[in-house]
Amino acid sequence: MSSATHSNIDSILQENRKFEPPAEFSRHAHIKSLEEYEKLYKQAADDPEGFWAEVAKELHWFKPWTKVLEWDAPWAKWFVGAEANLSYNCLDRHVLGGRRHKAAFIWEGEPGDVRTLTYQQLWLEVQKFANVLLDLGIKKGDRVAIYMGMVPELPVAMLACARIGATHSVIFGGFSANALVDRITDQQAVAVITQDGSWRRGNEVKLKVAVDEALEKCPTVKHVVVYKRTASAINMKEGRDHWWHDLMAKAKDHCPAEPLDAEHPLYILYTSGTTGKPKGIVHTTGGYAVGTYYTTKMVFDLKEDDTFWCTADIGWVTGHSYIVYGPLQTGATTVMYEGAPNFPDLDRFWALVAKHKVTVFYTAPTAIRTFMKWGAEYPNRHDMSTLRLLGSVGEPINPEAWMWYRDVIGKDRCPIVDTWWQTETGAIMISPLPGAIATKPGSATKPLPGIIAEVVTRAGEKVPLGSGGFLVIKKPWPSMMRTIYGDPERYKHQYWSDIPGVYFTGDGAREDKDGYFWIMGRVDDVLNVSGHRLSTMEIESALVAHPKVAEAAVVGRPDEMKGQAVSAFVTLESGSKPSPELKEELRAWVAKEIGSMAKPDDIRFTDTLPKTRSGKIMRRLLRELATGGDVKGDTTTLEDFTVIAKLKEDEQ
Ligand code: 6R9
Repeated sequence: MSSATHSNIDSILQENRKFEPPAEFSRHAHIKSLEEYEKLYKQAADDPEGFWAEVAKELHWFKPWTKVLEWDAPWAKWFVGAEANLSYNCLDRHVLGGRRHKAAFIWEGEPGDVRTLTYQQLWLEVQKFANVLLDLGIKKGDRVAIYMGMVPELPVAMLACARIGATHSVIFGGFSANALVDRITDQQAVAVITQDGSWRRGNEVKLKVAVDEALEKCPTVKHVVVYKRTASAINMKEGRDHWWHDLMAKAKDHCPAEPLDAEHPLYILYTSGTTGKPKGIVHTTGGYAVGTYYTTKMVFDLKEDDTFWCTADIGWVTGHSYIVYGPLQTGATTVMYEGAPNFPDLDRFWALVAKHKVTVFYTAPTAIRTFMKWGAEYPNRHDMSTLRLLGSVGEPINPEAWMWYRDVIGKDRCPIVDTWWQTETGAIMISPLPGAIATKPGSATKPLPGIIAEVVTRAGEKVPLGSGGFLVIKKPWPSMMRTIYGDPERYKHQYWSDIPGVYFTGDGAREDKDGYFWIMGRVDDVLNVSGHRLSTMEIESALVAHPKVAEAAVVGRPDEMKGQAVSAFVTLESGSKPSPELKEELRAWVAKEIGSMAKPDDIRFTDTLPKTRSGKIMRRLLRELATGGDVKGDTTTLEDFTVIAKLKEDEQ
């Protein structure tokens, strides 16, 4: 168990408060009572294929399936033989079905510019951009990397790829040029869609500059399409780079959605695992459509006149599933915001909620803790009475933050859905259904219908209620990842082998006597820093790539604001001397290698790292040191007992 979440766990273990769904909320909700949820849950558990088939029928299929699931563990095929298109389900279905002039996106730029795209307008843009891709020679099955900020052209690019069957791979705009190289190379992308720059806290994030640097090492990329956002001076490479607006001006309006096999790869999204190499998580067309559609509708209880705002960046899975594919499939109006929560002032989010009359708001615990620190006066400046439901995602939420969210943002009126899921699961797995399930601060409550979750030992045996263990999913579900791009063995080994026969999430959890799940955080070497998923190994690889670094070990330590902070222990090459300047140099180096979210919060120089006799770094000891505690537990395998004493001295 990672010690990083111990402070959360301690408070969670003493949590007894319970909040029933407000009667008025339940009356109008899709699922209205605990009994209704339990009935549905049982029905789905008894006949999962029948259950998911019923959900799937609410979507459009060019060709029906012959079989709902083909399961040759751990290889799943959902909706076998069926053909569908996500872009069709997000757009054509609504344009043809009465939502033609409904707002799909209400977008606000950081400087305050606002654009609304109706379903019809978005549909036209997507068709045109699909033609742009086809005109560039991009074909079904090609991989297209998208490196953009939060502008409407980002979902347009994703949906255009989906429309022609190109597999998109969105790379978060905070990643560095080096991180881009790794991701583009791994998937052998043929094109990159980007923009000159993006606005963040009044500054420009220079995206095209990073693309230029990256592409010197990416020979597979033949085309770059550049959307003009900031109008700053950039280089355009003749023959390779094209302006978005030039190509769109020439593109034809009409591009029918390509019928795609249900298992056609929709996207690859890179996420951090337990090794230094990021994993390309592959999601496919049919199952992902069904999972994101169902969860958006049920968890956020979306109705025709809701305005939904998920504050995530589309560069992460939350944005893929709950800004783009889920809300658009349900025909919702979604708010999209370009910039920072503290620009120009600390009330920007609440100004947006009030201005666009947001009804359902979905954000991360790290943001909530930051808002708490800034103080209630900022939300209190605005009339946020349209809000009716609040959501949380990305990391365990401490009960204190949960209560603040409920009191200050939700004014004690709005239920909170604490949603547990992962890049790999594609869609929400454990969460309250807000009209049906009473909530407890800090608990993601119960698995959704169709999801069989359990807390088990390493050997796969269910632990007694109330005890901690490993969170696993026992049956396949439609939006599950299908593989790791280019590395099926790693998929099998990493997720389906540790605990026999089940999907291992990498999270620790506890189930209480009411069947509520309490997620306790990662049990592997994955860090969760401000909701960003980072790998200790990836940061270590970045550090040792520095010429002055001989060896590095990275661990997480609890941090009140960020959930976890990054602590690095570094040994230097002989001839290099520790200094505050070198610390700064190494922090900047990691930002350049990965992105600034991965910068170590503290760096300690040491002569040696504690290792087992087999040469493994003893991270548990380092975690305890990083946390400031005494080193407890078993140290008998330590190669050199004096190392710990030395590390402690170094600290003083
Ligand atoms: C959606 C997303 C996945 C990891 C996951 C877990 C943590 C996410 C959580 C949560 C407690 C929640 N996590 N939601 N922990 N409660 N409601 O965040 O995907 O970036 O892949 O991260 O995030 O540790 O394993 P991803």
